[in-house]
Amino acid sequence: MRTPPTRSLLFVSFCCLSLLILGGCQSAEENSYATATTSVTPPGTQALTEAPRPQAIADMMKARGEQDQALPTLRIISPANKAVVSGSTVNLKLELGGDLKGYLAHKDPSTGKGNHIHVILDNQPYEAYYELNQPFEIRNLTEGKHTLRVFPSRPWHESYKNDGAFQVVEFTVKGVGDASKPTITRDGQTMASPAAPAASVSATPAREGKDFAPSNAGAFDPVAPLLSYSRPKGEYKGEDADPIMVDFWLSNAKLRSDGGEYRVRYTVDGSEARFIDTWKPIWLGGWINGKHTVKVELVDKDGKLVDNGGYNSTTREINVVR
Ligand SMILES: [Cu+2]
Repeated sequence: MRTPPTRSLLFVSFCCLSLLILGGCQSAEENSYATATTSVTPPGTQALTEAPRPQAIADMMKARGEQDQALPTLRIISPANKAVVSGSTVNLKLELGGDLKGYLAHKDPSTGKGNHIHVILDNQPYEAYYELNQPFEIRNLTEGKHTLRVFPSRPWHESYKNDGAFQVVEFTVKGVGDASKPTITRDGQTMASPAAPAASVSATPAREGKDFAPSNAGAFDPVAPLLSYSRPKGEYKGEDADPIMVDFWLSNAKLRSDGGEYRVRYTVDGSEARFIDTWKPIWLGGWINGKHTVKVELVDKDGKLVDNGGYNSTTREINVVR
């Protein structure tokens, strides 16, 4: 059978078109590959470098007298270790002691700053607790096991690292159910609100505290090596964003340069990991605007993660806004 000439022409045209398309695709792939290899260092790439303690903080330290040589200790009065509590709110009560050298937790109303305690529920970001003469309400607790970690901090969020500064308790919450919700009558009127009685809300100032996100304790061993992530956290603006402090609390472990074998590994935005071998804060400069992830981990001498209920590898998102 003979193919009519017009059909042959169409067929040849189709082949040419196919080759063109294929060729086009091929070169597009090569282009994208080339783009990928040449864009390893696009403009605005972050190159973080360790920076000295900022002068503004050095000045604050001078103005504080001996406070930075203080050896503050904390005791968790409530909840008691291994306590079983009912309801979704727990009152945290602390006793501050030790060689304080003028250290006291208090927020200066004019600056909104001051010494404070870092309070960590499970492995959530810490919350600041300023006025220890009244309890800190840990609100919105879910049923089950929880851990609370506390340690004293300076106005710029650098923790005190002396013996006795860090405390941890485990407790269990039961009977959350409806106890956290107001009792509603059949016609929809609120009869009582156990969490915040309407009559006392206006009479008493709001307690320090926090509605925490739902979480539970990890399978945690309080006498095993433990890294408690503290900083960075939240949003950093202006000069607070450069440099930014990385700070943590270390229990039951010594780092390599402190006579031990452990290392703290940190990773920013999933880039190459770096190590901290002395237990002290570091300041990192060179952040670009936007959201960043900071991962801080406790590893052994072989670089293997030392697990402790999931607490020894923590990733937080921070936001840099200049
Ligand atoms: Cu703080």
